[in-house]
Amino acid sequence: MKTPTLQNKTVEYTLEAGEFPWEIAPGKTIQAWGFNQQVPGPVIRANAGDTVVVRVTNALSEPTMVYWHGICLPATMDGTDLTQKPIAPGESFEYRFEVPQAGTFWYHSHANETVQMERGMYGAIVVNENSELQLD
Ligand SMILES: [Cu+2]
Repeated sequence: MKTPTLQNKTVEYTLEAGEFPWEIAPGKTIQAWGFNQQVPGPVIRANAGDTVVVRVTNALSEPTMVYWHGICLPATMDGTDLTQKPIAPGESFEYRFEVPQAGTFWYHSHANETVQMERGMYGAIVVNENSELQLD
């Protein structure tokens, strides 16, 4: 039986990179860096074929950018310093790309990443198939 294909859509998210207290154990709080005051950052969800728009604002004291690990996308949206000017403190950048394949991926900082990732600058992006499951 042919499964119906879902209409492609645009899904929009806003991420703010910032610093905030994170209680990693009872009574033990550290200063985390992350997206939207949480570690890991918000889960981004879409269906294959959708366009994902993520507006990233940098409230950190140093530049950042977001790399979409494992997703096939245009180089200009890749979020590395080979293809993008890092987002300076106080500035924003809008990532916009189609997600061609279903899968579970992650996004993470790709600026000063050994520091920024260790402090919490990452999250999941889950792309479902663009069809309804047909169940008995
Ligand atoms: Cu990566």
